Amino acid sequence: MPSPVGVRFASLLTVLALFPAVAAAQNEFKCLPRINGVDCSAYGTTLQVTALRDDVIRVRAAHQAPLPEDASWAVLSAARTATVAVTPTTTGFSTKTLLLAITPDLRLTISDHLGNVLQQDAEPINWQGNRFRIRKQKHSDDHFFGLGDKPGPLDRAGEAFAMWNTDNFGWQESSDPIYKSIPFFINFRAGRALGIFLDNTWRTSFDFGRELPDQYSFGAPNGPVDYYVFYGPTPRQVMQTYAWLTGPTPLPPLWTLGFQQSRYSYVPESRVLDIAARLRADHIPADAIYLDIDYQKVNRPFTVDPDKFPHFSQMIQQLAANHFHIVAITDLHIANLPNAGYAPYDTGTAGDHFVKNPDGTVYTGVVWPGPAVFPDFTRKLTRDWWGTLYRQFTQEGVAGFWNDMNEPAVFNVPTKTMPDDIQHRIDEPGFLPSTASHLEIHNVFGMENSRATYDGLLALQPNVRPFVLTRASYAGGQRYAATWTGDNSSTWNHLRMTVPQIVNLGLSGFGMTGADVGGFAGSPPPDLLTKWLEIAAFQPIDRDHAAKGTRDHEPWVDGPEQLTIRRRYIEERYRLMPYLYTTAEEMSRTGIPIMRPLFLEFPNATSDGHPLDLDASGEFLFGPDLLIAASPSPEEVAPYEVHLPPGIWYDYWSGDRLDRRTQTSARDLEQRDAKLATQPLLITPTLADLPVYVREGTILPIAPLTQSTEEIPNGPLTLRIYPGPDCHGDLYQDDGKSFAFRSGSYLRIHYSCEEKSDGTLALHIGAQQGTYAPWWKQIRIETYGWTTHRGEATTPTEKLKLHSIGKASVVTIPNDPAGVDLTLQ
Ligand code: MIG
Repeated sequence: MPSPVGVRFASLLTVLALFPAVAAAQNEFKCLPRINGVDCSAYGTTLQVTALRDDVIRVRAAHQAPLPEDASWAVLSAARTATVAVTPTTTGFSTKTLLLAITPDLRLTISDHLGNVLQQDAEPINWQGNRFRIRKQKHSDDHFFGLGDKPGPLDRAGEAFAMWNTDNFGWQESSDPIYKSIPFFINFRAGRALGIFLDNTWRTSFDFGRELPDQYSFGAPNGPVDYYVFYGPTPRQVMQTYAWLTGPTPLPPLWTLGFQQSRYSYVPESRVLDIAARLRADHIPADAIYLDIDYQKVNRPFTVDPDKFPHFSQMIQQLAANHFHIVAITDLHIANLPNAGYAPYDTGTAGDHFVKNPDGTVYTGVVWPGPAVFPDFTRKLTRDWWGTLYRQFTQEGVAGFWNDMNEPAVFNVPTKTMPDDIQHRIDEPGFLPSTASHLEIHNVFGMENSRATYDGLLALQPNVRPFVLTRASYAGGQRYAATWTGDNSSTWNHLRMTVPQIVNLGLSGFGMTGADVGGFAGSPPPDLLTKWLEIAAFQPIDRDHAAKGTRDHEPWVDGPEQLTIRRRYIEERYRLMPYLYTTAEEMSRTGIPIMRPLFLEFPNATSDGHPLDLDASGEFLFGPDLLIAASPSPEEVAPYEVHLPPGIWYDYWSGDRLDRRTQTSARDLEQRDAKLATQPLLITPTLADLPVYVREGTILPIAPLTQSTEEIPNGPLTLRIYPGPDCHGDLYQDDGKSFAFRSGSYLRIHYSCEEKSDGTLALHIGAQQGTYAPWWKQIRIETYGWTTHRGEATTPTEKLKLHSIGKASVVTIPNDPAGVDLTLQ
């Protein structure tokens, strides 16, 4: 009896026989089975298609050559070596989830078992020497998301992009490339999502129907054809699989979710202390202050200018006592300073750690310190050395580090970076030792810089979660660093762009992301800064930053009226910290970003399957339950439509239940529901208002206001309950800084609620899991959109009075680690 492998081999030979013309010697189509896929060749192309999982296909190919080394900066080796047995078919193979068919000219078709074609090559791989291009069929209802920090609309359809990390000061909607290269995108069509990740570090390019309306394509001038195709069908599943491939964003230190105040640059040290004092005096909650390059001596990384900062470590201690964390910039360009007692240069030279020219001399380029040398971050030894440079700063209590300029940026040259022929040494577990040109390494250089920083900090302080902020990165860089969108501008279009840009970065694996609040280049008018501080309170990183020479940007600069509005939003972020941190923890396990497009949670929100976000620019989800509906034209107070996903929504600020069903006179109830699911609200918020909605079925954990995340909240934990189907909520807490959560020192609670047919509301507070003790002794329960009849809350042991306060029914109960079941009636 033939083995399954033998059957497959025979079936492919049968296919071959059907195409006799193809069988001419050189172009012969041959396929050899593998347990987990197939190895084929035709027309000089070698093709290997394997299944890593039932829903994850990997495609590797080479022309007139064997497949290149199987190594990756992005994909975790556990994922890359994962394998699942496949079942042969007449044209290829199938897994439990997918069907793969190969034509004799090596075009691939991937379908699901319902017969939906998910991806189909429009042409065989096109080769021109080392250059390749892969073309897939594109449908008019295909939408594309991800691809990192590329500016422009959320949906990439109709656009084309190149990947080449670039210090692009003053970038605009049409600028490309900018700082990051994340060659991963989601193809969304008719409610179904497919992930495609091209793991090639060269200058890859992507076209989503700009060249030809019925094709999307990707390619590179060199490097491997090595891409992964993975099926949802839900976008959530695609994100989880991308995190399985490249790693999730780790759980951030809690303080990094607080408000961060930055400027280029706060000097001297008295100014830093003044900023901190003013934040506290004005009761603007805040957790971090940044030191930009001018704290250093002549812009030399890992120095402190003693004239401007005579008491550097005392300053840090003083700030720490006031619950402020310092984030210091540490650029990668090391001043080229022989015999000057500059340790980073001396030790780096002694260890042969700097990148070289083709002739073997050390490359120098001019950046902030003047002539500089560049660590060879693709060597593990060099990364280990780089990590040691942080010893002094960590001992002094600097809490976070900022890796800027790591595209790498070089001044005074038209390319803004190193020459193409610079030699990088790859000396790395998982790679064969080799020398690679800058063309190959450029796009991973910044990621490896942030990796060196992250790993170095871990080595110095094994029980402290590092915080690294990087400007450049590559796919998988979320494992090492948070990021921001670089040098944006203090203009209204840049405020608008924060939404598609941060959402797409989140869909590209980078869940901890912010845009400079107020804009970097230029001086924001007061209303712009206010609107920006409003929206940033609901974005993953909330960091106010400004370029040199611009007007001051801090929340207080435009007088008490503006400050009152701005502070209200920052305060709300702090009240929502339990929810935000819980969302961050979910991200660290699943890869689902903090800031989400609507289609991620509601892929079937429209009748024709297009992403609801296309109707709702300015809208996004902050965590699973809050929908922020910023104006698409924030520069004016003008009416705009809010498109809410199906179901009932509540106004976050007022607690009102937006029962859109009462606003219509349609006859048939079912018809009416379907119609109203897509009927937009028309709203006209003023300067002080940013609309926020809560989805029905939410239980939202809220803390008493604090002035920093280090301050222990004083008062009960509040659970805001918004009844509806599948009503639930979660809470995660830990010490916010260490890895003790890995050994059980965390707190996890699950909540659920159900509206009974007799009008009572059953609330279940789950037992506390984990050993971390909560800060609250009481739980305040607030229900919205539900009417009490008896004004009573009963537990198995007690009967309590339910108070009506505003629109809520409220009761406060003691915290019980074992959990409790309540009936509200
Ligand atoms: O050439 O360190 O994007 O945030 O303030 C400018 C100074 C260098 C660029 C960063 C910006 C930072 C600035 N840096």
